[in-house]
Amino acid sequence: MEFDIALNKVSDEASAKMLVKAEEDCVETCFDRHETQKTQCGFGKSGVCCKICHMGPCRITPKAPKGICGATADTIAARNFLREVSGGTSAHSDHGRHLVLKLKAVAKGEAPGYAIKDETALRYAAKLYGIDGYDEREKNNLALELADLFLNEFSEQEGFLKTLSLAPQKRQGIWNAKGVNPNGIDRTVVEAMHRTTMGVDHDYKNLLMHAIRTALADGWGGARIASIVSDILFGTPKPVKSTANLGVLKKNTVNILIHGHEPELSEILNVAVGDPEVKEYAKSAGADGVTLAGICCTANEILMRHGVPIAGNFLQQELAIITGAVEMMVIDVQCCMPGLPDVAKNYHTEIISTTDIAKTIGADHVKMNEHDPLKSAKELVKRAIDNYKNRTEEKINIPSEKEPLVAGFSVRAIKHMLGGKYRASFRPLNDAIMQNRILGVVGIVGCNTTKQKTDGYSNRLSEELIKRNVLLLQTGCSAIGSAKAGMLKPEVALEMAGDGLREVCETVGIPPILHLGSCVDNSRILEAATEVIFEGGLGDDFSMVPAVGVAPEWMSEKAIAIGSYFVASGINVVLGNPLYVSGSVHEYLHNGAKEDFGACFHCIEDPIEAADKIVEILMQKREALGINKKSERKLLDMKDRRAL
Ligand code: XCC
Ligand code: SF4
Repeated sequence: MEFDIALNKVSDEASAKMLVKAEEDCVETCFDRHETQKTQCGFGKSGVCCKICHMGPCRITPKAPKGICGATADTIAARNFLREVSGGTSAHSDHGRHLVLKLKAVAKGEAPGYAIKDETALRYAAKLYGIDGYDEREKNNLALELADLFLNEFSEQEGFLKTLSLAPQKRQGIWNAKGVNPNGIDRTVVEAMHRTTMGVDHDYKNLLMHAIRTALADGWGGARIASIVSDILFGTPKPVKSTANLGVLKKNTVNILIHGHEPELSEILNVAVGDPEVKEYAKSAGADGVTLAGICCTANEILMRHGVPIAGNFLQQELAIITGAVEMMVIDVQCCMPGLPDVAKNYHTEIISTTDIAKTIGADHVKMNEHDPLKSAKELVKRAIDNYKNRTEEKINIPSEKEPLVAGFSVRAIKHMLGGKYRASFRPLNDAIMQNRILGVVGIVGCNTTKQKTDGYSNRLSEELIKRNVLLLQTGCSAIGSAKAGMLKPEVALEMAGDGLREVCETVGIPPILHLGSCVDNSRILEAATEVIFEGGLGDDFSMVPAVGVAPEWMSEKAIAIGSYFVASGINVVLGNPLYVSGSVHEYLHNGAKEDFGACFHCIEDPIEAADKIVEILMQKREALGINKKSERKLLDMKDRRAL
């Protein structure tokens, strides 16, 4: 493949170089398989293929408007949509559950190698959930009660999720009125599977209400709990410097990549890599040490807490191996392609799976020793070091591209930066929005997909929005896209930002694009929006705040769950590629939901059109709040000031 042609598929040069190299090395990647899968099923795309029972598969056409059982297109599309939301919710929530179980084990002294790193986060969470003695009890005793409370969030059969109470009152009232409060997370997902099995729930609207309920069990349940517990166990992120893109891999070090989503293992691997004995071992193998770098959201987790560099986002997982310089890729759960071992066998790279619920054919499965995880981690690192000698010199080509970045903006960190350590508050942000220096806040989240040029839409939209004075909160692979484009370097983003946004950012010392973390950390975006509401002046519900969510290049069911809980929370969501729905289901999600929840989905496949739409939504919200007039005056003042 020519370099120029590769650059039509990916935005960064490092990835384009690796696409060229893939062809030279005769290695097949997802970009090739995208071509072989090109004629995608039209029934699947409109959500009207059903194989829920074995009288089918049934596909809806004008000539065959009903399945064998009599199911209509609306029933089938709604059932499929609910199952997608359930998949996404399960992924975030199971991740959350694993962390809660770890917290419980730590509290009971049964998890060597782990500890409560952030007692402030623990006490703050206990306070939020109304646990008595949150400020004075012994920390392990408190953590045990919190862990049990969280476990009950999964198993609650009759009551509703306690985490919902972290939302503003008015929104809770809307959920109550619509009857969409979820019971326990597990119960909600089991019910989703029940409802969608043959011959149960056939009313598309009733199914969609359960999709909303299930998504709320994600954003105001499993995902939120995952972020809270990660902070308690591993520390609440603070701004940290690092670098991103394939150039973080080094020619003369042993390179280990961690890929997936759950931070437990990568935290321990990070400790193992720093161990003097391991460093010595690497030296004796002729290497200048060990480089640990991340892919996807595991990368975001250890970037935020330890500044570990990012090798790439979702569509770079194979490309990283194609550098020929990766000794080992350790995968945990989610977004790890089953095709990785096929790429790896062309090089010396070992793929190691580590979680019993996630095995891959061709990967070596290593079970971590629960009683001594650091020992297991050190053994893994040493195994990678042993593999260093197996490199094939001629096959190594590490692109030089890497960009500096600043990440790690937890809500606590943002609050401190905005208000100062002793009067931490969102006030300066609210004021800046009210004065129209900042037009509004937009969360940009989600993946890459071979359907779109990697990072192309996401980066173009980010650039356009900061230019138009919109403050961006980013997570997941889209945040990594910005990092690779240099836009998480404060100076670069400030240069691109509009006057108002730049002035505010310079004054309070935050960059125009804030990296908030991984996929589960989308709950941090809701947390930030909640802070804005509590601070006052911008309405008492999410639907009033000038805020929008965007998933520009999404591909995962998780993104559908995220989009749905944003909409259910009253925040409009722009998607860069379409949901697989049609008919009444499409109509409800892209319009009808507005009436019930004050927001809906908008699918816009062009980034500039998306920016226009987002600004239009932000302006409508500002108009309704009555903050537009005042702001024009302020902007003039600013210009006058500058002219002086
Ligand atoms: Fe996966 Fe989280 Fe999507 Fe990236 S962004 S491709 S889900 S790693 Ni969440
Ligand atoms: Fe066909 Fe109905 Fe069975 Fe679906 S549930 S496969 S529509 S018969």
